[in-house]
Amino acid sequence: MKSLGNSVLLAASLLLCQAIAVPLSTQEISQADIDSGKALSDYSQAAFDNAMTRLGKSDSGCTKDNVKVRKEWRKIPGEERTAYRKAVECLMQKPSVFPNVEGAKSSFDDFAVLHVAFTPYVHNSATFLTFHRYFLRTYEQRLEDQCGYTGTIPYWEWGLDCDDIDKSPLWDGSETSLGSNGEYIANKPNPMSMFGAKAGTGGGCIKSGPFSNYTVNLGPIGAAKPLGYNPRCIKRDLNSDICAKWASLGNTTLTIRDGTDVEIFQALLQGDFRYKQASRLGMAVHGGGHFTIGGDPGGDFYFSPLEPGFYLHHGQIDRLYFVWQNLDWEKRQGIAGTGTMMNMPASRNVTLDDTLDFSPMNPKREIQELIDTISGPFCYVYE
Ligand SMILES: *[C@@H]1O[C@H](CO)[C@@H](O)[C@H](O)[C@H]1NC(C)=O
Ligand SMILES: *[C@@H]1O[C@H](CO)[C@@H](O)[C@H](O)[C@H]1NC(C)=O
Ligand SMILES: *[C@@H]1O[C@H](CO)[C@@H](O)[C@H](O)[C@H]1NC(C)=O
Ligand SMILES: [Cu+2]
Repeated sequence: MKSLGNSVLLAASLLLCQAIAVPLSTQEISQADIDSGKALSDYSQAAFDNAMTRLGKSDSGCTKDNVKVRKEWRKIPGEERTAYRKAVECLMQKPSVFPNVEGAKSSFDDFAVLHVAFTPYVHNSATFLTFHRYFLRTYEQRLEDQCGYTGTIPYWEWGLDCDDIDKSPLWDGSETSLGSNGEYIANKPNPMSMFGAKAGTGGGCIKSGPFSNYTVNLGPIGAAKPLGYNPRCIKRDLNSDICAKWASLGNTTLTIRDGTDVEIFQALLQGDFRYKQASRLGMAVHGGGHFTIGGDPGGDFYFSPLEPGFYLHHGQIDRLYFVWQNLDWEKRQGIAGTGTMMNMPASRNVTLDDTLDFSPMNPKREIQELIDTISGPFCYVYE
């Protein structure tokens, strides 16, 4: 009788376990865990585990043995951060593939040419997430192919730095950073005050460390000839206030939690004011990360890829997409929206067999090839 009782109990507890194994994406999370970043770490870990489980079952060339892992900047050892920065400096010395673009002097500059051409179609549209995913991989491939880089592109968890952005290991001006803030400029224009943001703590040329001697070749979008040769320093205007109000750990966590489908998720990421859930978010995490860096070209909607930090900021955006997708993979492989920014001018819905043509930098791809980071042209996960 006793053993029967035990097995009944065991069966009941197994059932109970199954009953409470609801996906993390639909579980309640506490305010304390939202604010501290614990919930975000839990999401991240669950997504990583789910992606690795899918990898084990995949029959593509991407396997558990060859998958690349993209990591947060401060989790990468110093010498590997330096190797990444040196690979970027190398790309800045390689030739451009756009001989007819006067201002494009290097392989690095090519990414601005590509981004400028696509800008009106790939922001607040159906292709925001997949375009930037393919864009980052194209950059990573050039670092590998042209500069022998063997690591992965890092990402930047903004929320870890909002208390004091100048102390960020990404921006502290050390050898293992991407250079410092810009020189402090008083009484500069503050376009972000329309969102209620304080002014940044820089505004001038990078003061010290990596990229402080770098010359930007093309842009800005307001120049007489944006694609002409317009040499100047990189200016930065780091802004802890913007970070804390729009790109905190809590802001980032809720973007994932409240993204019930891809249409809402991408609206929350970008603060797309056509959606009531997103319109109260102001610049949201995408704008928040961009304008935590700010400056020129970092704060330029078209030319921001000329700021070396762009790729870590968008690495974080792509990581959030990866996390969100892998928390409920079966339901999160779709796209939503049209082919123009804010649907202006009005255009048709984009479909998975529409293409993004990156030639001559990378082959044209159907959007459905760009949905999963562990198949098609991709083989990476985020840790
Ligand atoms: C920038 O150039 C100056 C003058 O040539 C030099 O002293 C300095 O070390 C350079 N800084 C970096 C980070 O390369
Ligand atoms: C972002 O997070 C901060 C800190 O948790 C919070 O005060 C702020 O209201 C959030 N911003 C938005 C737009 O929800
Ligand atoms: C376009 O997509 C939206 C949802 O994102 C849908 O409501 C609408 O019916 C679609 N339009 C067409 C013409 O298929
Ligand atoms: Cu962009």
